[in-house]
Amino acid sequence: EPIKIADGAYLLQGFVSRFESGFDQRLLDAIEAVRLQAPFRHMVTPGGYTMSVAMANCGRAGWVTDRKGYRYSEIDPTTGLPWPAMPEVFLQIAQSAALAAGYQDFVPDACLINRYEPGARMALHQDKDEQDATAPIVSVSLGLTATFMFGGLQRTDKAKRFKLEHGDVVVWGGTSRFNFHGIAPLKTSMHPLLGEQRINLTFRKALADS
Ligand code: MD5
Ligand code: FE
Repeated sequence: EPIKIADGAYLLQGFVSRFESGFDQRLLDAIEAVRLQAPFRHMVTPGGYTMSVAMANCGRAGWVTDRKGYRYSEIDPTTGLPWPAMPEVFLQIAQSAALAAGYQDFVPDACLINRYEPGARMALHQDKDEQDATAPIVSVSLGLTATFMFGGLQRTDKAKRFKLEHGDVVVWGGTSRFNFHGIAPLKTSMHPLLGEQRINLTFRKALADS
């Protein structure tokens, strides 16, 4: 039962565990394989701040930031190599969640893997670096519960807060795709599978031609 949270945006609570028993562990195994080829790193914003969230990518394109700006790159700047391929289990969960929210034929070409340790946060921002604005964005939460801040189309719109727990999936489509959003500083706690961290997988269609 998807919960509609905004125009085109749906929260699928416990979607990962309802999809298939033990699928969370299969996603974690795939994350371990990706990070061997594309290690988590703390990237620097154009303004010169080092992000508290550690990031890696898989798929054809990966989201990167440095002093020059935000962009999608087909090469991992840390290794100089293409990003690791998108694991099949990633594609499966992203496509079935998109379908459950009413988006057919979602073929992501990018998966950003965000790792939050206690205190890590993501300031209010919009996702505007993707070339295909018609495709939804699918986000899979694993590990510690986070407080998600969901604002409006203007930075000054008051943000609603809700919890994202292990196995929750959110599908962002329609106009909600461009709402301001962020993650409040992660509270210290312990998750049985992930320990003291939260990992978020964000699936996108970043490139126009793929
Ligand atoms: C996270 N990541 O929990 C979130 C999940 C990011 C990011 O925000 O940019 O890496 S994705 C949440 C999201 C995506 C697209 C639109 C909206 C939220 N929204 O309209 O609220 O690490
Ligand atoms: Fe975002």
